[in-house]
Amino acid sequence: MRKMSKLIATFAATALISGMSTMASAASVSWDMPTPYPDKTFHTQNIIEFAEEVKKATGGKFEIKIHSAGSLIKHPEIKNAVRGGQVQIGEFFLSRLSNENATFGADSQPFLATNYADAEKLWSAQQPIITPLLEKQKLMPLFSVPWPPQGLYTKKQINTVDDLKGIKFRAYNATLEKFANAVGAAPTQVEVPDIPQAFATGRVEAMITSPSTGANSKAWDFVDYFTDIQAWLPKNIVVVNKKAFMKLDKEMQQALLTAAENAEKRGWEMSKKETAAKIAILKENGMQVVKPSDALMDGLKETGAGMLTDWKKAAGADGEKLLKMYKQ
Ligand code: PCA
Repeated sequence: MRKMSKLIATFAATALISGMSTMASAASVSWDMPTPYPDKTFHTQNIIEFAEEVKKATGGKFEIKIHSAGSLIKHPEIKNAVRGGQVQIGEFFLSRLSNENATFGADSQPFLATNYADAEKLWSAQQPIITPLLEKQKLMPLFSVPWPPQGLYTKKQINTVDDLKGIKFRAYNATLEKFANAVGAAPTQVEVPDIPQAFATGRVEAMITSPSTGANSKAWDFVDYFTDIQAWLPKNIVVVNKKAFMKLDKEMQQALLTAAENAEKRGWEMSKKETAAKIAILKENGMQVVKPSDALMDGLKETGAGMLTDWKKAAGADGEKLLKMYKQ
Protein backbone atom coordinates (compact mmCIF):
# COMPACT_ATOMS: atom_id res chain seq x y z
CA MET A 1 0.00 0.00 0.00
CA ARG A 2 2.74 2.42 1.01
CA LYS A 3 4.70 1.31 -2.00
CA MET A 4 1.68 1.94 -4.18
CA SER A 5 1.03 5.50 -2.94
CA LYS A 6 4.72 6.32 -3.34
CA LEU A 7 4.50 5.14 -6.92
CA ILE A 8 1.43 7.31 -7.53
CA ALA A 9 3.14 10.28 -5.95
CA THR A 10 6.21 9.82 -8.14
CA PHE A 11 4.04 9.45 -11.19
CA ALA A 12 2.07 12.56 -10.34
CA ALA A 13 5.23 14.58 -9.76
CA THR A 14 6.71 13.44 -13.07
CA ALA A 15 3.49 14.34 -14.86
CA LEU A 16 3.51 17.75 -13.23
CA ILE A 17 7.11 18.43 -14.19
CA SER A 18 6.67 17.27 -17.78
CA GLY A 19 3.45 19.28 -17.97
CA MET A 20 5.29 22.35 -16.78
CA SER A 21 8.09 21.89 -19.25
CA THR A 22 5.66 21.60 -22.18
CA MET A 23 4.04 24.79 -20.99
CA ALA A 24 7.40 26.55 -20.90
CA SER A 25 8.39 25.45 -24.39
CA ALA A 26 5.07 26.14 -26.11
CA ALA A 27 3.85 29.73 -26.30
CA SER A 28 0.85 30.29 -24.06
CA VAL A 29 -0.33 33.14 -26.28
CA SER A 30 0.06 33.03 -30.03
CA TRP A 31 -1.02 35.88 -32.33
CA ASP A 32 -1.23 36.06 -36.10
CA MET A 33 0.10 39.18 -37.83
CA PRO A 34 -0.65 39.68 -41.52
CA THR A 35 1.27 42.19 -43.66
CA PRO A 36 0.80 42.93 -47.38
CA TYR A 37 4.54 43.14 -47.99
CA PRO A 38 7.09 40.41 -48.86
CA ASP A 39 9.72 39.08 -46.42
CA LYS A 40 12.66 41.02 -47.84
CA THR A 41 10.90 44.38 -47.37
CA PHE A 42 12.58 46.36 -44.58
CA HIS A 43 9.18 46.89 -42.92
CA THR A 44 8.72 43.12 -42.75
CA GLN A 45 12.26 42.64 -41.43
CA ASN A 46 11.41 45.21 -38.79
CA ILE A 47 8.21 43.48 -37.64
CA ILE A 48 10.04 40.11 -37.60
CA GLU A 49 12.50 41.69 -35.14
CA PHE A 50 9.59 43.19 -33.20
CA ALA A 51 8.03 39.73 -32.81
CA GLU A 52 11.37 38.23 -31.74
CA GLU A 53 11.76 40.91 -29.09
CA VAL A 54 8.28 40.22 -27.69
CA LYS A 55 9.01 36.49 -27.56
CA LYS A 56 12.34 37.00 -25.81
CA ALA A 57 10.97 39.49 -23.27
CA THR A 58 8.23 37.04 -22.24
CA GLY A 59 10.50 33.98 -22.04
CA GLY A 60 8.80 32.48 -25.10
CA LYS A 61 5.27 32.76 -23.67
CA PHE A 62 4.00 35.30 -26.20
CA GLU A 63 4.51 34.51 -29.84
CA ILE A 64 3.55 36.66 -32.86
CA LYS A 65 3.52 34.83 -36.20
CA ILE A 66 4.16 37.05 -39.21
CA HIS A 67 2.22 36.21 -42.40
CA SER A 68 3.92 38.21 -45.19
CA ALA A 69 2.98 39.19 -48.75
CA GLY A 70 -0.78 39.05 -48.15
CA SER A 71 -0.54 35.27 -47.60
CA LEU A 72 -3.04 35.10 -44.73
CA ILE A 73 -5.21 38.18 -45.38
CA LYS A 74 -5.24 40.37 -48.49
CA HIS A 75 -4.19 43.99 -48.04
CA PRO A 76 -7.65 45.60 -48.38
CA GLU A 77 -8.99 43.26 -45.64
CA ILE A 78 -6.23 43.52 -43.02
CA LYS A 79 -7.67 46.43 -41.04
CA ASN A 80 -11.10 44.83 -40.79
CA ALA A 81 -9.59 41.45 -39.95
CA VAL A 82 -7.91 43.04 -36.89
CA ARG A 83 -11.07 44.97 -36.06
CA GLY A 84 -13.22 41.84 -36.22
CA GLY A 85 -10.73 39.79 -34.17
CA GLN A 86 -9.99 37.36 -37.01
CA VAL A 87 -6.36 38.27 -36.29
CA GLN A 88 -5.09 40.11 -33.22
CA ILE A 89 -2.55 42.41 -34.90
CA GLY A 90 -1.76 43.55 -38.43
CA GLU A 91 0.26 45.90 -40.61
CA PHE A 92 -1.07 47.90 -43.56
CA PHE A 93 -0.56 51.08 -45.60
CA LEU A 94 -2.03 53.86 -43.46
CA SER A 95 -3.33 56.10 -46.26
CA ARG A 96 -5.53 53.28 -47.55
CA LEU A 97 -7.95 54.36 -44.80
CA SER A 98 -8.37 57.82 -46.35
CA ASN A 99 -11.81 56.79 -47.64
CA GLU A 100 -12.89 56.60 -43.97
CA ASN A 101 -11.35 59.94 -43.07
CA ALA A 102 -9.06 62.10 -45.21
CA THR A 103 -6.65 62.69 -42.29
CA PHE A 104 -5.44 59.07 -42.65
CA GLY A 105 -4.09 60.12 -46.05
CA ALA A 106 -2.06 63.18 -44.98
CA ASP A 107 1.25 61.37 -45.55
CA SER A 108 0.35 60.54 -49.16
CA GLN A 109 -0.39 64.11 -50.22
CA PRO A 110 2.11 64.99 -52.96
CA PHE A 111 4.84 67.40 -51.82
CA LEU A 112 3.37 68.11 -48.36
CA ALA A 113 6.27 66.36 -46.54
CA THR A 114 9.14 65.26 -48.77
CA ASN A 115 12.00 64.45 -46.36
CA TYR A 116 12.40 62.55 -43.08
CA ALA A 117 12.43 65.64 -40.83
CA ASP A 118 9.13 66.84 -42.29
CA ALA A 119 7.68 63.32 -42.32
CA GLU A 120 8.42 63.09 -38.60
CA LYS A 121 6.71 66.41 -37.95
CA LEU A 122 3.75 65.32 -40.04
CA TRP A 123 3.45 62.07 -38.06
CA SER A 124 3.48 64.04 -34.78
CA ALA A 125 0.59 66.13 -36.13
CA GLN A 126 -1.28 63.18 -37.64
CA GLN A 127 -0.95 60.73 -34.73
CA PRO A 128 -3.19 62.56 -32.18
CA ILE A 129 -5.91 62.92 -34.84
CA ILE A 130 -5.99 59.39 -36.20
CA THR A 131 -5.52 57.61 -32.84
CA PRO A 132 -9.07 58.39 -31.59
CA LEU A 133 -10.46 57.48 -35.03
CA LEU A 134 -8.88 54.03 -34.72
CA GLU A 135 -9.88 53.72 -31.06
CA LYS A 136 -13.52 54.20 -32.07
CA GLN A 137 -13.08 50.97 -34.02
CA LYS A 138 -11.53 49.29 -30.94
CA LEU A 139 -8.14 49.40 -32.63
CA MET A 140 -4.96 50.41 -30.88
CA PRO A 141 -2.19 51.89 -33.04
CA LEU A 142 1.20 50.51 -31.98
CA PHE A 143 3.72 52.13 -34.32
CA SER A 144 4.17 53.63 -37.77
CA VAL A 145 7.18 53.67 -40.10
CA PRO A 146 7.62 55.57 -43.39
CA TRP A 147 8.68 54.29 -46.78
CA PRO A 148 11.56 56.18 -48.42
CA PRO A 149 10.67 59.20 -50.61
CA GLN A 150 8.56 58.15 -53.58
CA GLY A 151 10.12 58.31 -57.06
CA LEU A 152 8.99 57.85 -60.65
CA TYR A 153 9.73 54.65 -62.64
CA THR A 154 9.24 54.83 -66.42
CA LYS A 155 10.38 53.21 -69.65
CA LYS A 156 11.26 56.56 -71.29
CA GLN A 157 12.81 59.71 -69.88
CA ILE A 158 10.15 62.05 -68.46
CA ASN A 159 10.89 65.76 -68.87
CA THR A 160 7.50 67.35 -68.31
CA VAL A 161 4.13 66.30 -66.88
CA ASP A 162 2.86 66.04 -70.46
CA ASP A 163 5.21 63.08 -71.02
CA LEU A 164 3.05 61.07 -68.57
CA LYS A 165 -0.11 61.41 -70.70
CA GLY A 166 -1.75 58.11 -71.57
CA ILE A 167 0.76 55.95 -69.70
CA LYS A 168 -0.67 52.91 -67.87
CA PHE A 169 0.23 53.64 -64.29
CA ARG A 170 0.44 51.38 -61.25
CA ALA A 171 -1.27 52.88 -58.15
CA TYR A 172 -1.35 51.71 -54.52
CA ASN A 173 -4.05 53.95 -53.03
CA ALA A 174 -6.82 56.38 -54.01
CA THR A 175 -4.54 59.43 -53.69
CA LEU A 176 -1.98 58.08 -56.14
CA GLU A 177 -4.82 57.12 -58.46
CA LYS A 178 -6.05 60.70 -58.32
CA PHE A 179 -2.54 62.02 -58.94
CA ALA A 180 -2.10 59.75 -61.97
CA ASN A 181 -5.47 60.83 -63.37
CA ALA A 182 -4.61 64.50 -62.79
CA VAL A 183 -1.45 64.20 -64.93
CA GLY A 184 -3.34 62.35 -67.67
CA ALA A 185 -2.00 58.85 -66.93
CA ALA A 186 -4.24 55.76 -66.64
CA PRO A 187 -4.02 54.23 -63.13
CA THR A 188 -4.59 50.62 -62.05
CA GLN A 189 -4.32 49.31 -58.47
CA VAL A 190 -1.63 46.65 -58.07
CA GLU A 191 -0.31 45.19 -54.79
CA VAL A 192 3.47 44.95 -54.29
CA PRO A 193 3.78 41.15 -54.75
CA ASP A 194 2.00 41.51 -58.14
CA ILE A 195 4.18 44.31 -59.56
CA PRO A 196 6.53 42.21 -61.76
CA GLN A 197 3.57 40.31 -63.24
CA ALA A 198 1.60 43.52 -63.92
CA PHE A 199 4.56 44.98 -65.86
CA ALA A 200 5.31 41.70 -67.64
CA THR A 201 1.76 41.40 -68.94
CA GLY A 202 1.55 45.09 -69.92
CA ARG A 203 -1.20 45.95 -67.43
CA VAL A 204 1.04 48.81 -66.26
CA GLU A 205 4.10 50.54 -67.72
CA ALA A 206 5.08 53.07 -65.04
CA MET A 207 4.79 53.58 -61.28
CA ILE A 208 5.55 55.87 -58.36
CA THR A 209 7.05 54.06 -55.38
CA SER A 210 10.15 53.97 -53.17
CA PRO A 211 13.64 52.85 -54.17
CA SER A 212 12.94 49.91 -51.80
CA THR A 213 9.90 48.58 -53.60
CA GLY A 214 11.50 49.34 -56.98
CA ALA A 215 14.70 47.45 -56.16
CA ASN A 216 12.89 44.56 -54.45
CA SER A 217 10.62 44.20 -57.50
CA LYS A 218 13.68 44.24 -59.84
CA ALA A 219 12.32 47.30 -61.65
CA TRP A 220 15.24 47.11 -64.14
CA ASP A 221 13.52 44.11 -65.71
CA PHE A 222 10.71 46.34 -66.99
CA VAL A 223 11.66 50.06 -66.83
CA ASP A 224 14.83 52.06 -67.53
CA TYR A 225 14.39 55.36 -65.70
CA PHE A 226 14.12 56.26 -62.02
CA THR A 227 13.37 59.98 -61.69
CA ASP A 228 14.08 61.04 -58.13
CA ILE A 229 11.08 63.32 -57.54
CA GLN A 230 10.90 62.68 -53.74
CA ALA A 231 7.19 63.34 -53.78
CA TRP A 232 6.02 62.09 -50.32
CA LEU A 233 6.89 59.56 -47.59
CA PRO A 234 3.82 57.38 -46.98
CA LYS A 235 3.70 55.16 -43.88
CA ASN A 236 2.78 51.68 -42.75
CA ILE A 237 0.98 51.32 -39.44
CA VAL A 238 0.73 48.40 -37.03
CA VAL A 239 -2.54 48.13 -35.11
CA VAL A 240 -3.80 45.77 -32.41
CA ASN A 241 -7.30 44.60 -31.55
CA LYS A 242 -7.97 46.32 -28.22
CA LYS A 243 -9.86 43.34 -26.77
CA ALA A 244 -6.98 41.00 -27.60
CA PHE A 245 -4.58 43.42 -25.92
CA MET A 246 -6.72 43.57 -22.76
CA LYS A 247 -6.64 39.76 -22.55
CA LEU A 248 -2.84 39.74 -22.25
CA ASP A 249 -1.27 39.66 -18.80
CA LYS A 250 0.58 42.78 -17.63
CA GLU A 251 4.02 41.37 -18.52
CA MET A 252 2.93 40.59 -22.09
CA GLN A 253 1.28 43.98 -22.52
CA GLN A 254 4.46 45.69 -21.38
CA ALA A 255 6.63 43.53 -23.64
CA LEU A 256 4.43 44.43 -26.62
CA LEU A 257 4.50 48.17 -25.90
CA THR A 258 8.26 48.26 -25.33
CA ALA A 259 8.96 46.28 -28.50
CA ALA A 260 6.61 48.61 -30.43
CA GLU A 261 8.47 51.69 -29.24
CA ASN A 262 11.77 50.12 -30.29
CA ALA A 263 10.33 49.04 -33.65
CA GLU A 264 9.20 52.57 -34.47
CA LYS A 265 12.67 53.99 -33.74
CA ARG A 266 14.46 51.17 -35.57
CA GLY A 267 12.06 51.34 -38.52
CA TRP A 268 12.63 55.05 -39.16
CA GLU A 269 16.40 54.45 -39.13
CA MET A 270 16.06 51.45 -41.46
CA SER A 271 13.95 53.55 -43.83
CA LYS A 272 16.57 56.33 -43.95
CA LYS A 273 19.32 53.84 -44.78
CA GLU A 274 17.18 52.19 -47.48
CA THR A 275 17.01 55.29 -49.65
CA ALA A 276 20.69 55.49 -50.68
CA ALA A 277 21.26 51.73 -50.52
CA LYS A 278 18.38 50.90 -52.85
CA ILE A 279 19.10 53.75 -55.30
CA ALA A 280 22.63 52.28 -55.58
CA ILE A 281 21.10 48.88 -56.43
CA LEU A 282 18.93 50.45 -59.15
CA LYS A 283 22.08 51.99 -60.65
CA GLU A 284 24.11 48.77 -60.35
CA ASN A 285 21.44 47.02 -62.36
CA GLY A 286 21.67 49.48 -65.19
CA MET A 287 18.83 51.89 -64.44
CA GLN A 288 19.20 55.56 -65.27
CA VAL A 289 18.78 57.49 -62.01
CA VAL A 290 17.74 60.96 -63.08
CA LYS A 291 17.40 64.27 -61.27
CA PRO A 292 14.01 65.71 -62.33
CA SER A 293 13.90 68.76 -64.60
CA ASP A 294 12.50 72.02 -63.19
CA ALA A 295 9.67 71.84 -65.70
CA LEU A 296 8.66 68.37 -64.47
CA MET A 297 8.85 69.38 -60.80
CA ASP A 298 6.82 72.56 -61.43
CA GLY A 299 4.12 70.57 -63.17
CA LEU A 300 4.01 67.87 -60.48
CA LYS A 301 3.93 70.43 -57.67
CA GLU A 302 1.10 72.30 -59.33
CA THR A 303 -0.87 69.05 -59.51
CA GLY A 304 -0.01 68.41 -55.84
CA ALA A 305 -1.22 71.88 -54.82
CA GLY A 306 -4.60 71.27 -56.47
CA MET A 307 -4.89 67.96 -54.67
CA LEU A 308 -4.08 69.54 -51.32
CA THR A 309 -6.92 72.04 -51.82
CA ASP A 310 -9.31 69.11 -52.37
CA TRP A 311 -7.84 67.25 -49.40
CA LYS A 312 -8.41 70.26 -47.11
CA LYS A 313 -12.07 70.32 -48.11
CA ALA A 314 -12.41 66.59 -47.47
CA ALA A 315 -10.49 66.65 -44.16
CA GLY A 316 -12.46 69.58 -42.69
CA ALA A 317 -11.70 70.80 -39.15
CA ASP A 318 -9.48 67.79 -38.35
CA GLY A 319 -7.40 68.48 -41.45
CA GLU A 320 -7.05 72.12 -40.51
CA LYS A 321 -5.89 71.16 -37.02
CA LEU A 322 -3.42 68.67 -38.48
CA LEU A 323 -1.89 71.20 -40.91
CA LYS A 324 -1.67 73.85 -38.21
CA MET A 325 0.22 71.48 -35.91
CA TYR A 326 2.44 70.37 -38.79
CA LYS A 327 3.40 73.92 -39.71
CA GLN A 328 4.14 75.03 -36.14
N1 PCA B 1 6.08 50.77 -51.39
C1 PCA B 1 4.71 50.35 -51.25
C2 PCA B 1 4.05 51.51 -50.58
C3 PCA B 1 4.93 52.69 -50.78
C4 PCA B 1 6.22 52.09 -51.18
O1 PCA B 1 7.29 52.68 -51.26
C5 PCA B 1 4.05 50.13 -52.58
O2 PCA B 1 4.66 50.42 -53.60
O3 PCA B 1 2.90 49.70 -52.58
